[in-house]
Amino acid sequence: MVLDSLGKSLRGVLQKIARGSTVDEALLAEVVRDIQRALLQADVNVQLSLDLTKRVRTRATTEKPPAGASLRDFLIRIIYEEIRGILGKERPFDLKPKRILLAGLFGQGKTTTAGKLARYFQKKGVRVGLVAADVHRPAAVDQLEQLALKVGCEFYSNRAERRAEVIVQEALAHFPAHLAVIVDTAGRSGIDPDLIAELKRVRAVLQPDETLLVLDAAMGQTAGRSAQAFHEAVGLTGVILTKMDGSAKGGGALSAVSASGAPILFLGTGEHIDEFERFEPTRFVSRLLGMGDIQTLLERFDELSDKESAEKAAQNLMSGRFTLRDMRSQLASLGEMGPMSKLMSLFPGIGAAKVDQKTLDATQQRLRRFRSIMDSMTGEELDNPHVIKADRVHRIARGSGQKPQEVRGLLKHYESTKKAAHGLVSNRRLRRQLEKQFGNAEAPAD
Ligand SMILES: Nc1nc2c(ncn2[C@@H]2O[C@H](COP(=O)(O)OP(=O)(O)O)[C@@H](O)[C@H]2O)c(=O)[nH]1
Ligand SMILES: [Mg+2]
Repeated sequence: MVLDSLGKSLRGVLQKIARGSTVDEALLAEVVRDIQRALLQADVNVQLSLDLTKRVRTRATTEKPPAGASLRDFLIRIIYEEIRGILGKERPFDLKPKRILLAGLFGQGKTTTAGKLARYFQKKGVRVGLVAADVHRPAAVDQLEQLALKVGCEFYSNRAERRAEVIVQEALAHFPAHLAVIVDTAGRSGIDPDLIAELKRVRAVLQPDETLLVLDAAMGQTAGRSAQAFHEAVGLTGVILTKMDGSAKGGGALSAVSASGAPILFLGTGEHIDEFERFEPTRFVSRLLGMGDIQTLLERFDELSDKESAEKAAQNLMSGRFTLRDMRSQLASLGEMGPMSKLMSLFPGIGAAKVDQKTLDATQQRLRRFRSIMDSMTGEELDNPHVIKADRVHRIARGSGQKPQEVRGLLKHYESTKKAAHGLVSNRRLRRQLEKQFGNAEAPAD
């Protein structure tokens, strides 16, 4: 994944929150410090990082979590929102025949990106014409021609022509109608008047739907200034950040370019033609923070509740009619989910903590004892646990070969499961609600 180490640090922060015994001042201070360190290591601007963590702290201490939400979930949500907030607006990108002008300095990845973008369109069934309008480097024309061959798209060049805008005009006349047209232009070593004038002449002829700046992510924060300057000179509709694979500074480039106001539309993630992806801030942050894990967990539970008995148990849980029989089928379905360690690894926060083998073994042994105790109960006792008084406890203990205190332990476990049930259910509902909101950048915070 792009920004591996930033994602890892941030997920570590969320795990700390999930694992901490309470959300208090000490935990908050630690969380704020960790986030700051993670952002700075990814080259995010110092002031931006400080402002972000200050907002996290202020919101966590002054805002009230919505009814039914835990402080933990609330804090995680605040962190999500604030990090999402520095990545700019969500901008749709239609895959229809349109005209695209690529601009940028030397070596930033323009020509490579022209090929990647062509592939991206063609894969979705939109035919593309690539135009070699880099009149300064003959090698760039060959490079683009090779890419066009690889992608299997139309290609136009005119090696005898020195004026980029004339080549573009010829290309438009040459291509069949309804192609997406992507124009690769020449770079310079810096933004100079020649470059801007050339881009403006090409633009007058092409009338592009998109003017995209191609920027190398290794520039880090300075990518923001570059985007700003190009934006002012030619007016950008978006930015493509390349070489996100090779740079630890990607976070700086992402946040700084977003701050310039030009939306980032795509990321280049390698030299290969398919190493190219859409950049969607909301989805990106969810992935970065590992929100996908939460989804996986919920899906696993959904699969489970398809099973009849588990479903009935869940219904009884919600209505407060949870019996020992329900608990027995619940424990049985837990067993079906596979080894306990696998189940644990699905829980955000617990997975990385690595529950030690001893604890796991002890838990599993206890579950086995619970099962044998329940097997010694009568149907009446399973359906109406409150009839189990002292004399029945001793009979059940003898029947199952367990100690009476273990039978009482089981009854205690049953009582607390029943109590926790309501909390669990509403918590799940809240999680879902959060998931829904996470999927929608424009959702208002409540
Ligand atoms: N690792 C990596 N290399 C890239 C990426 N995009 C482009 N490059 C490399 O960057 C170098 C310059 O690319 P090029 O397209 O010729 O840049 P241009 O001068 O702007 O047209 C080439 O060696 C490319 O293979 C990317 O996303 N990841
Ligand atoms: Mg080039």
